[in-house]
Amino acid sequence: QIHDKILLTGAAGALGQVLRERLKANCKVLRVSDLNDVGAAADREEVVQADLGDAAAVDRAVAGVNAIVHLGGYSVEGPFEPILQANIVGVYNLYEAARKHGVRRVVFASSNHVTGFYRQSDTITPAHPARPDGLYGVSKAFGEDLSRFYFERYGIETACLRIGSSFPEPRDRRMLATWLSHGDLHRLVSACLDTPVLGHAIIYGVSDNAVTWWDNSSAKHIGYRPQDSSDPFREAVYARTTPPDLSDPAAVCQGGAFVTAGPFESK
Ligand code: NAI
Ligand code: 15L
Repeated sequence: QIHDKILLTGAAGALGQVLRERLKANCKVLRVSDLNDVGAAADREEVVQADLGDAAAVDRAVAGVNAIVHLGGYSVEGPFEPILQANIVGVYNLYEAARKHGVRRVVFASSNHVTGFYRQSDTITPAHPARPDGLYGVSKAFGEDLSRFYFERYGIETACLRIGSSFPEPRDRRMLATWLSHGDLHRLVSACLDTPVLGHAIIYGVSDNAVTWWDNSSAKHIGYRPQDSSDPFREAVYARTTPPDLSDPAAVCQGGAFVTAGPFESK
């Protein structure tokens, strides 16, 4: 399906650069936005620089688009203030602008760190209670709840993608379970943009890995069919990494190193 105009936030980031290329196939015009410089507008692109913490700037970025792919934000565990501005105030500014401008659908980059304190021996679904593994995970849980409110109250549909680890290749043993290939990331975002009825859905963003901790069967209506798997990388990952230390929560919990990160505050 070809959409008229899609806004991609976080376009200067790692996944933003990946989707900037690929999402042009999904729309007539792709509007790219970030706090950082995203370079000049290419063919069929528009550039609107915006700090997510700045409501007026976010309003300008959202005006006139049909759908939003929201990747912008503070993307790791860290101090509260920048997380607050980018992920909490920022996601509020985004939904307020979407409401005012009549945008009907958002694909929101949430994170597996919303449920990072579940054990790697657990299999969980999006219906399990959140167990955020840090302030970053809490901020993504806020975004999920806020999007639920805008769906119930205003009918704005959102897919909350609890992305696992989206990198060119799985980097360690944990990522054999959490890996989302860039191709599958684009397939997942496309499915969320195109499905006739999205509603408010939470889905783990993960490839078809043999080992998985996440059951996505409640989100089948989206029509996401992963085509990649971490399995071909398994042998090489095992060869270059050591077995997990089972007394370390970072090795036992789904969130990995995030569960022991911080605190980052000075007092
Ligand atoms: P990234 O850190 O490379 O990109 C995030 C982008 O957001 C950056 O270009 C940054 O400039 C922008 N940004 C930060 N604060 C901003 C603000 N106040 N206003 C406007 N823009 C701001 O992160 P990456 O890896 O590309 O991830 C994209 C999204 O997906 C993030 O929201 C991240 O939390 C989420 N995610 C990514 C995963 C991954 O495996 N890469 C896993 C789970 C979630
Ligand atoms: C995330 O939420 C981060 O944005 C990303 O950089 C990875 O660390 C990923 O989770 C992960 O859990 O591997």
